Amino acid sequence: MADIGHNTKRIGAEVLADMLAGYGVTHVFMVPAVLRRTFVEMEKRTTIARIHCHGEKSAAYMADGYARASGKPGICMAQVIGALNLAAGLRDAHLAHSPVIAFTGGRDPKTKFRKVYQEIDDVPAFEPVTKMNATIDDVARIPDMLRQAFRVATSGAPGPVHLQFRGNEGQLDLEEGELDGLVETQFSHVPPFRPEPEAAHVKTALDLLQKAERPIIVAGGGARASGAGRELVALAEALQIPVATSLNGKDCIPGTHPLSVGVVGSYSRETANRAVNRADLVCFIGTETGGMTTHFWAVPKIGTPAIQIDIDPESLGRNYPLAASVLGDIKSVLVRMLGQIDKSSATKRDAWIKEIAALRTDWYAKYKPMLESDAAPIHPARICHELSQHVPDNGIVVVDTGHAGMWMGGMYDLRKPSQSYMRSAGHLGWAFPAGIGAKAACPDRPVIVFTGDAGFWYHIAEIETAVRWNINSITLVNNNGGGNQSKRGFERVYAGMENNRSRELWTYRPMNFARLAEDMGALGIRVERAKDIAPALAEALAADRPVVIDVVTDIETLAPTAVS
Ligand SMILES: Cc1ncc(C[n+]2csc(CCOP(=O)(O)OP(=O)(O)O)c2C)c(N)n1
Ligand SMILES: [Mg+2]
Repeated sequence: MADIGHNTKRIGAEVLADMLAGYGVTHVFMVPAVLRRTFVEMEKRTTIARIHCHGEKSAAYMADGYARASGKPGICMAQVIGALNLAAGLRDAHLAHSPVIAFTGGRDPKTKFRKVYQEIDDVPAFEPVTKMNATIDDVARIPDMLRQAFRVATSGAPGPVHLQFRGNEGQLDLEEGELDGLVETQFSHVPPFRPEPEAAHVKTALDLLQKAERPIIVAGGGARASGAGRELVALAEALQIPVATSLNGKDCIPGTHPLSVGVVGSYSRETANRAVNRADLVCFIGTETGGMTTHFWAVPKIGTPAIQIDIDPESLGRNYPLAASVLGDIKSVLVRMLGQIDKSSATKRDAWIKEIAALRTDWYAKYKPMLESDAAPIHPARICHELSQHVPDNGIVVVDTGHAGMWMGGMYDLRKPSQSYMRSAGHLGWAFPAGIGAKAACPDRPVIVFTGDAGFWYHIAEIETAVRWNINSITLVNNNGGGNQSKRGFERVYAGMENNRSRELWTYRPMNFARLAEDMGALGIRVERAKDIAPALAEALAADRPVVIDVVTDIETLAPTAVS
């Protein structure tokens, strides 16, 4: 019989702990002190790990990595003074449609506006980075608001939720009430629903795809969230349609698949941009068609015939006029399409598929010298190439933004559908803590983070957290001693007038991150020769400890920029 709480008084902390466990939460990420009593109840009543870390932003990134790796909402928390640090960390989750639920302490009606220590009104800061931003002022509302938080975070296009609990440390959890502990397990993961599309819309879209001679699919994070990779590849194979992805959808199709052209847009692979710009019909599947994926709407050009499939009606047609649109869960739509395809239509695309194959061959030939470079300091493309070969079949790769996104987005290939890829939606420093969250969520899968040194510096203290909690992610640092993606931009504004001070805007002191990691209790491996990358990865994968692989790379080497 469901627990509806009648006639038994319990404190908020007990119900909150029980409900989180009921939703399948295994870890929460936080900086104390918030919901203190709830932590006691978690220890007494559940097996939830209370990951106490070194900053609220990294707590949010860990929760985000947890969510993206598992599809289950990630929980992060902060007391009132840390609330905006936490809000800052939700921004990447918001951009990436990741279901993160943030709890903060909040104001007490008895004392607000009296200059209470550390207090401001935090709620507005959560507004632009959440799907739902709410306060809980009465203990009786904890259960229904928590259910609403899980419902909102996971439904439709997923995204972050903020709940502020009354009291600077959320002391509302100490109060008593007749509290139901109902859990709707349907909302413990993405997607909770698979809305079916309208049959006529499926038919129109499929007819257009089958008529096209040079169609291409651009798949994004929505396809990933729907778990639609297998259906996507099946449709592509049956109709012989090449597939490009956004960075967020990169793991929808292995890069080694003959129909894969790679990541399209700004942080992209040349092959993908060329292929998309030669297409006579673009089929957007679960992508927002944002600036990054379309290289600011130059790939494809606006006006290229397009169709779009999405779970969010407001996304359909936002940036490209559509010849057809289908609203629904991506996997459900693709299953419907697969049920009525005309395979014979594939032959009219023979020439197009030959062209795609040539583009793929040309790319590998052009970049072979970089991918296989023996240079010292090491060429970052060689790191990507080694990862393409040596990430285990069940590996999760977590990638930072900037150059990390460019190198890995463009040059790394997944080999298997069972491999995962997650990337920062724009924040430098996201990947290292997100990797810790991913490993917490998926302890049986190897997690390999790729970050630059500037990205790694942000949350380097979390090495200690990973060691303390035995969360054994592997972090490979592309260590060139600077934020060298910024090099081009500063050269542009110095316009040939560089002097001996211009590099102080983007370079650092040399650092041995392997030694630093060792001092913090992790395994540190320093790599200075390209041929040592693979053995270092093998050692890291066998170590069963948090590992930092510090790869010394060339500060002058810049990633190729997008073609359009
Ligand atoms: C929060 C945030 N601040 C600033 C930036 C701008 N930014 C993008 S890449 C970059 C430097 C990256 O340096 P590093 O991680 O060392 O990689 P590298 O370019 O050296 O390969 C900066 C500052 C950003 N993306 N996010
Ligand atoms: Mg760097």
